[in-house]
Amino acid sequence: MDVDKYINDTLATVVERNPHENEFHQAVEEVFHSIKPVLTQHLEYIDAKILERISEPERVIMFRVPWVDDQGEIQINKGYRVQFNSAIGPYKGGLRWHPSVNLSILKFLGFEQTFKNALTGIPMGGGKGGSNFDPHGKSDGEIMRFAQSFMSELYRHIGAETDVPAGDIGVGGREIGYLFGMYKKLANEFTGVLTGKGLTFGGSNIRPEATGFGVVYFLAEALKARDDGIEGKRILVSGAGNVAQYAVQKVIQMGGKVLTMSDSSGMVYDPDGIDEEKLAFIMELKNVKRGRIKEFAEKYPSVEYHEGQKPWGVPADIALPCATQNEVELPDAKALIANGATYLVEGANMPTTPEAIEALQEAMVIYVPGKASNAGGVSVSGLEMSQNALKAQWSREVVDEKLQEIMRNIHQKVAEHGEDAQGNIDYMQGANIAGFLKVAEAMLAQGLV
Ligand code: NDP
Ligand code: 2IT
Repeated sequence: MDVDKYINDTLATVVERNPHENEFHQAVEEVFHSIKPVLTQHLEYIDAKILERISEPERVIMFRVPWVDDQGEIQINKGYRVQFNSAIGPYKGGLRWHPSVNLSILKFLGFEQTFKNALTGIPMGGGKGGSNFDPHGKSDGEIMRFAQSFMSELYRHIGAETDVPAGDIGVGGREIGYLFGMYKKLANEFTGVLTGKGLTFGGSNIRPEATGFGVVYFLAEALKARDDGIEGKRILVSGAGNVAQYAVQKVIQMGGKVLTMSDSSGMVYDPDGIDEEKLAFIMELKNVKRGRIKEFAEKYPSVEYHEGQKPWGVPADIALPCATQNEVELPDAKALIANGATYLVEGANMPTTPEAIEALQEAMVIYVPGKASNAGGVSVSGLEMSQNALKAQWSREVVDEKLQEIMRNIHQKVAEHGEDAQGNIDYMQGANIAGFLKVAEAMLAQGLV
């Protein structure tokens, strides 16, 4: 059996069957290339057409989302839910509201989510959904009306034992609250159908923090594997949303120095390092006032604002991309390498392009894919589902301890599958193999469904 040829032929079929879906092709290509050693040892996966099946979503739902804006004008958006894989548990994954959302982006995210969720050790399948709705500049009333319209269709396709959405770009605590209220009204059921809920109605402690904290816990494990630590490290963060904010908070707590944050308009560089007080300003700015990162530089004279720029040109030890897909491109990777960076740990999903990953790995920069390092968010979502099922609520300390343990376990599992004879860890290969094996075994055991 020529496994290389089989992988390439299968990839060509995926591209042909899903034309113009570049992000989806990119995600599938990475996983298929990584798992070559597994296929060589498990020809039964090839016989059972696991690759062909795993790259086809089980179900895709697309719907119209009509709503009325504050001027009384009718608006129409597209709504989606991609129920990608339920081999190891109910579909689980976030909702993204951003003007760039299309089927390619949601299929890449749902595909990635399948393997990420497998790594968490919690029984959750993979899914993702969202809309091309742009929340920027919308009033609370508009957000609520849009959320209600979105849920008036989505509710019939989801459920606590079927498919459990959560937040992602443009969907945070406020949006989950409105979505949950509408679900509860339509279904006449108070269940754990969404995660990221408010603490007063079934949410979990530490869920808002979980993705960002988890990224930094993973980084700490990766550093520890090479007898190093976060203390004193200069760190670049991109984004200023949920993941970025709590990654910054945890880096500060662990003694690192955060030099940058960003939003889609530009980047802020603080040579003194962003401390707790400055972070509190940014959280208020982004979560309450819903302003632009530029206003941070206007408030603090030592901070520089660079319109239209990303953080990757600033000299630092570690990069934590926490904004969006393909935000670290080849020239960015080259800049990081030239400035001596040693780690790139993904907070966002697929923020690094394949060319950039290749350059980083060639330069011996430790590269950690999001499906391993950002799995803390969905892990605490899994813990929220457990708490809802038990009708219980655990303390911050209990959930944080469980999150740390989960991130340690993920690191260990990924290292086991990604370590070479010299003791170097290829985190991309390790994550893809460990995630794939669990899903593939479950699919094989359940027959052709
Ligand atoms: P938020 O909406 O809270 O924040 C997103 C941030 O990224 C904002 O600062 C936003 O800037 C910026 N951003 C978004 N799109 C772009 C773009 N096209 N170009 C430049 N900047 C952009 O989202 P999250 O923090 O929740 O998500 C960030 C990333 O982390 C995403 O890749 C998401 O999939 C991933 N992730 C999220 C998890 C979660 O639990 N929330 C879990 C695991 C991964 P602006 O405000 O200007 O749009
Ligand atoms: O990409 C992700 O893992 C998320 N957006 C979180 C998903 C979830 O169900 O908590």
